[in-house]
Amino acid sequence: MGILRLGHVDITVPDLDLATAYYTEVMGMSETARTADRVFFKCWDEQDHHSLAVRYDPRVGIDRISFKVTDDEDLATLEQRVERYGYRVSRIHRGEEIGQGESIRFETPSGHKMELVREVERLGSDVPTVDPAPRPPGGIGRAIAPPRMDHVLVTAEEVPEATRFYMDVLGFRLTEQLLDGEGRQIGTWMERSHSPHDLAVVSGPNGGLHHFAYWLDDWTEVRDAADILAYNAIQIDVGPTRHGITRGATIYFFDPMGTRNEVFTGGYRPDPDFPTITWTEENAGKAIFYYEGELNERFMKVHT
Ligand code: M3P
Ligand code: FE
Repeated sequence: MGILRLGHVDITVPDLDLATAYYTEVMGMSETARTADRVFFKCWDEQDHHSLAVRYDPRVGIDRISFKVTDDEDLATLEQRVERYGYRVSRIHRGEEIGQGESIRFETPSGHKMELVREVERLGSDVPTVDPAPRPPGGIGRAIAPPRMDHVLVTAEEVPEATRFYMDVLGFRLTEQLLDGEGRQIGTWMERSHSPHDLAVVSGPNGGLHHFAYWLDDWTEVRDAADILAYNAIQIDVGPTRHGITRGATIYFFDPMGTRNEVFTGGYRPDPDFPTITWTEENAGKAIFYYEGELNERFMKVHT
C-alpha cells in the first residue's frame, strides 16, 4: 500500500527543558520518552510512540522526517526504488531506535533526511478504542492539545526535481501547485492520506523546514488556539486566516526556540481522482493567505 501518512518529525533545539515545557504545556502533547539528549512527544489521539522528537543541538534545525508505511513489502519496494534513483539507503532494525522497529533512511534531492518506518511501538491514545469519548474525559486543560500531527512543509532549491522524486519514487500524488511566470513549480502540495497534503515543498534552501502542522477539528478550535498562543506570549507569524491552497484554516507561530509550527483544520477531502489545482504566481498571495492576499517577509524568509 505504500506510504500511509506522516509518522514523526525530528527537530533540534538548543534547550530541552524549554522545548519540553512548550510542547507539553502550550501545545499539550504528552512526553512519551526521554534520553540524555532527546525527548519524544505524542498528541492525545495518536496511538504511535511519538509524532515529534527533539534533540539537543545549539542550532535549531531538522534531523529527519519520518513517514509510516503499511507493509514490510513497502519498505523493500521503496528501498529498491530509492536506490535505483541513485540514493544510498540504510536500514534501522528493531532495538536501534526508540519507539520504532524496521525502518529505512535516505537523503532526498531536496537535501532532507527521510525515514520510512513500518513498525512502530503502539502506546495507545488518551481515549479507548471501545466506546471512546470524543475527547479525553478529563478535558484537555489549558493547552491547545491537537489530536494529531497533520503535515510538514520543507524548502528546496529545485522544487520540480524534489517534487518529481516524492511523486515518482515515493508515490505521492500532487494535489496543488504554485507556478512562476515561466510555468515552473515554486511550491507543490502532495498527499498519500487523501488529505490536501501530507508533504509540501516550497522554494528555499535545500534541507530546510518551513513548518510542521498539527490538525485541529474545527475553526472554533483555531480561534481557541490563538487565545492560548496569545495568553502564553507565543510569537504568532500569521493568522488566524485561511489558505487558498488546501482551503484550510490556519495559524502560523514559532516555538520559543524558533521552529515554525502551524495549526490547521478544514480543507477539502480529495479522492484519488480529484484534479491537481494550479495557482499562478500573480495570485500567490491569495494562494497562501486567501483573506490577506499577500505574503509577509518573515513568512517567506524564515525557515530552520
Ligand atoms: C501551507 C499549507 C508556503 C505555504 C504554506 C502552505 C510556505 O502551510 O498548509 O497549505 O508558502
Ligand atoms: Fe501547512
